[in-house]
Order: sequence, then structure tokens, then C-alpha cells
Amino acid sequence: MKEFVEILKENKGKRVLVLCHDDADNDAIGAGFAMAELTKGTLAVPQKVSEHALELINKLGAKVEVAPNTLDYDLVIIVDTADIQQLPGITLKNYILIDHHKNNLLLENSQGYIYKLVDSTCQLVYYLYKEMEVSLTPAVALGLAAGILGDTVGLTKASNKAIIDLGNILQDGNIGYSTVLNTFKMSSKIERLQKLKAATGGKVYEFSDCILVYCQPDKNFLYYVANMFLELGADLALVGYKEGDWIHLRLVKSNQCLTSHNVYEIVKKASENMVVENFWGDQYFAGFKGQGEYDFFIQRILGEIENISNNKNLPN
Ligand SMILES: [Mn+2]
Repeated sequence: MKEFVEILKENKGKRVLVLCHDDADNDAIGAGFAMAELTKGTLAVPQKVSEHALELINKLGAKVEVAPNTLDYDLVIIVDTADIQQLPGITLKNYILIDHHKNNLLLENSQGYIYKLVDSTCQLVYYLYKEMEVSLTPAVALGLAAGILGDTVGLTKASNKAIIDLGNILQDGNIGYSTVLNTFKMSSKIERLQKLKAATGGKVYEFSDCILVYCQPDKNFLYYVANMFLELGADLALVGYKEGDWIHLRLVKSNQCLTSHNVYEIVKKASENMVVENFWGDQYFAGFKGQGEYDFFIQRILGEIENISNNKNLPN
């Protein structure tokens, strides 16, 4: 931490780039925004931000540049990133790093870092603000809080520490929790339209121990649509989107659902032999981008879920 602060002080007034991982989520954007405010730097992503972070960017009024040239800057701060593969098209020479991921491959070559296995990068940025005795503006507090909620799936997976940090961030930034929750709702008319279309176009599958809703929205709002189905009472939500040859897919499971379905394992098995560009998640959430036969992929996932439902009482 001390070394990191020293580097920030040495670069005060110089050109600072704050770089998030590609397909940046709320944790990356929240942490990146707070770092850009702290350093008066430029916030950027390699290629794009994730669709579910757009609303936060909107609320923050954040400017996010795309495909920056790192050579134009005196200091590069990498945020919420564990691997060079998450920075497509970026030339990396000297950089400092702030991150919370296990097995971080960027630590070794960094010139300084804040690295700790907490629930979100936003918490680490908060500790940095405290260390530097910089007060939180309402916007910075909103960004940090939204990042904590994002990486803990709306606090359902949060540690006590993350919840305490969240409370302190709200207090220090003088904002209410409802302000943060509003960041996770779709606000514009177009987005409401997507939600309604998805809700009325969803197909319900009843398995022996759970209910799944499947939907293929005509826009890439997968995260919102999947969570909407869980809110409506589904145990599992499967949402797919085709973009040219690419398949984007989310399979999510309600944290109140007690079946043995591990959605990450299910998607992993169903996507065997497919071209996989990006695949991440855990037992409650699986995100996928790849290529293959769309209908066959969906059928394999549904088949796998049915198998698990039917085998639930069999001895191992
Ligand atoms: Mn994160």
C-alpha cells in the first residue's frame, strides 16, 4: 500500500491511465472510476464494457475511453484484472495494479500493487482513499458500492467484511442504500421494453425439483433478463443471445434454490467441443461466449439439468 501511494504521489499532475479489464463489470467500472477521480486520470477499457455496467456508467456520468494507447501516459493503473488475456490489444510496459482475484498473473511484473483476496476491487480502492485521507464524493461512493454489490451478486455471497465496508462507504459518501439499488434497475424506455418482451417470451420448464425459464431476447441484456426471471420466482434462468456467429449465454440459479445443480459445471459440460472465447462463473452463475450450434447447445443444457434433477436421490 505505502509503495503504491508513493507512486501515485510521484505521478501527481502527470498523465494517468486507469485501465479496466475488457467487458468491464460494475466492480471494474466502480473501482476504475474512483481511481480516475483520485488521480484525475483517464478511465478506459480495452474494447468494451459489459452491458450490465452501462447503467452504472450512466449514473456516474463517467467517461470511458476505448482502446487507449498506454504509451500516451506517464502512469498506467490496472484495475480488477488478473491476466493479460483480459486486456486484448493493449501494450503493457510499466504499470501498477489494484486487484482482488486469486492467481493474479500481472502482479509479478507490476511496479507496485494493492492486492488482497477480498470480495471486490472496490473495497481495496476504498482502503486506498482512507490511507490517503481523501473523502468520498457521492459519485465515488456510488461506484464503489455498486462494485461491491456486483461482485457479491447483490450481497448474497458477501463476507461480513464486504457488508461492513459497504456500510462505511455509504456513510462516508453520504448516500443511501436505495441509491445504489437503483443502479441495478433498468431505467430507460428501451430497456423496459426489452424486459417486457423477454418476460412475455420466456418459456417455462418444470423439472422434478426446480423450475427453469428460458428466453432468447433480441438484445444483449442477458444479465438483466436472467435476474428478472429469478426475481419472478424461477429457480434457474437460461438466457441466450446470438450475435452473428457468436453465442452469448447466461445460466443463473437462485440462491434460495437448494438443488444440486451447479450451473458452471452444467454449461462447461454442454459446451464441450464448442469454440469458447470466454467462460466464467460459479455454482450460481455461468457466463459464456463462444461459437457452435445454438439450438443443440440449449438442448444439451436442458438435458443436463434434467439428468441432475432426476438423479438427485441416487446414491453416488
Ligand atoms: Mn472484481
